[in-house]
Amino acid sequence: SASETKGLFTPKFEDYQKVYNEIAQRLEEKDDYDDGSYGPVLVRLAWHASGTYDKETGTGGSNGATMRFSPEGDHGANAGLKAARDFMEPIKQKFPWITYSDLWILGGVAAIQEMQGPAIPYRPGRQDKDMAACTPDGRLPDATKNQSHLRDIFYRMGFNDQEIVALSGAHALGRCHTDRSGFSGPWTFSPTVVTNEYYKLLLNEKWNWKKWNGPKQLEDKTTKTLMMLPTDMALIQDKAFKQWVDKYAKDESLFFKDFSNVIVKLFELGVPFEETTQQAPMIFKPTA
Ligand code: DDH
Repeated sequence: SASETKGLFTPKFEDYQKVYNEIAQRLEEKDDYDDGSYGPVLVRLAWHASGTYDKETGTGGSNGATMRFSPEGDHGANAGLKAARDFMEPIKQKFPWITYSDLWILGGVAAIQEMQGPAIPYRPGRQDKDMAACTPDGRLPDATKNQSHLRDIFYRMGFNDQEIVALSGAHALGRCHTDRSGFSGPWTFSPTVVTNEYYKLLLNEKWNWKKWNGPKQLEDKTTKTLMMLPTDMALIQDKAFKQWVDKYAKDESLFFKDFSNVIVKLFELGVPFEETTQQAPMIFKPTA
């Protein structure tokens, strides 16, 4: 049972809020990274931990934190996520009762909320697994591909078209790094704040192929400082996707509501919550 594996200590809401606060404090202190925040890379860690899920076999997903091990940690899609895992490590040392699997997802939740995003309800209960549970390479999306690849990847996890578009709004955050994915640059002018700017820019900017030696990506005509991946453009090339891009560009509160719902679903894929944790999800208090 949970109480046996964690010894005599059964953590409560207040204990998880303490972990949240520690993550938030570290985010605030370590502001010399990238665009001034580890927030985006923490969100990407939580997403890549979860996005390996396969609904047919029930394998992958955030329950296991198998990215700690080779081969999964060395998969091309996970390049650069060591920065996020290293950021979380001292927090794991300070609160040894929390599993890596629960901690990485709590990191994603805290990062989204601290970057002014919507409340993300959280349920603990993930157990770490050993390296035998590492997922095969190729389960995460390949940015060079089109809408049929997006559907292959996200339908495998159990998402629909609306959910694919809502999840993709996470690209309001962060940037591409040439030494990680090979792509370069941020999607928006405010890469450390959760907004619906990704959808607005997709629709309202003119996007041209970037002329460079790197992988095929697009740049905005106006400033040539922003980027889109081929998979981002697929969301406006495909009619079924584009109707949701239109909706989220017009209505940030609709995006926040749908993003919160779909990220909770992502973070809980394949997690077998115990009877005792079927309590009301936790909503952490942001520090700001
Ligand atoms: Fe993403 N993403 N992502 N992404 N992603 C990259 C960065 C970030 C794709 C490719 C890339 C989601 C979906 C997709 C974040 C969150 C999410 C990078 C750049 C690539 C490439 C990595 C680097 O060079 O450091 C593709 C393809 C898809 C897709 O096909 C849909 C989703 C669903 C999420 C999510 O969080 C729900 C975040 C955040 C970043 C910024 C990371 C950083 O370090 O900054």
